[in-house]
Amino acid sequence: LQLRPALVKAVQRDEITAVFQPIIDLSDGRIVEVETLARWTHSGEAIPPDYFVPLAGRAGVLSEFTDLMLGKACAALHRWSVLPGGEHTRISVNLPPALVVDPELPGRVARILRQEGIAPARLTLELTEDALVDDPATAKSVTGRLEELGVELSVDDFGKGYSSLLSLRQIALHAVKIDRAFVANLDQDREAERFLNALLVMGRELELAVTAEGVERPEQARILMALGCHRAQGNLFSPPLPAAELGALLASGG
Ligand code: G
Ligand code: G
Ligand code: MN
Ligand code: NA
Repeated sequence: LQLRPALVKAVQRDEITAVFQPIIDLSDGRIVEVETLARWTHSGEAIPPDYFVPLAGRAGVLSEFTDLMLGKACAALHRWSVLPGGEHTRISVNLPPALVVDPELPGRVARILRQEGIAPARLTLELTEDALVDDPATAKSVTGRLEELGVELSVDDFGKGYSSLLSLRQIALHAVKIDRAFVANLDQDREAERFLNALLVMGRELELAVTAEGVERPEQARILMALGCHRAQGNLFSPPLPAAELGALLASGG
């Protein structure tokens, strides 16, 4: 398998692309934030990020890849900002676990924000719970410096990982994104509703913004609203889109 050198080349040549999926405020239908997702097509085949992001880590190009994604995210946000409805939109970028313990990350994030002219408060970095478990001291220091920079931090796939509540306590967290496994059966199964509600109660108590992921059907959105979860992401609202199409969606009022 020659995917590894191909990926290294793709990163060096800036051939990884970004698509963008909106996060909606269910109470008014507006786009409050947009998540950046990486796409790589190799020999005509779409390679899933679940596969190529870890591969970028093994190939030694994880920082370069992540810097590219941050740059694309900020550049897109800059362009959307001049559109009606785009000026308050925020952007989120996924952070690979290994970079949560990279002491050089905060400096690079600061430089990219400056270069693209984006206020730090408009960027959310999504990290997973397991990123905090292996080396909590370094993770605490890196996330602390990101927090000082003014960037927001969100825990992705919430409820799915090791769920180390203790390590979550160590970092200045602004938001959680409830894993789509908790949303999937929401309209079929009362037990699913109770689990989701328990996560929402935790989010509320900890004063975190809570986003439900993977919303595909109107009935799921209705139940989320009834449970008091107003932020949602999923194909019901929009699949991940190229920057220009997401811009058009923003301009049309979300
Ligand atoms: O659309 P989806 O198949 O994009 O994403 C699958 C997984 O890959 C998700 O868990 C997502 O967080 C991760 N992912 C997608 N894009 C990126 C990225 O730019 N960086 C990192 N670290 N992970 C990503
Ligand atoms: O980083 P994270 O794991 O949150 O990445 C979001 C993932 O969820 C991406 O793979 C994205 O393509 C996927 N996704 C977005 N909307 C939906 C949806 O409505 N249903 C499902 N099954 N997946 C979705
Ligand atoms: Mn994510
Ligand atoms: Na997720």
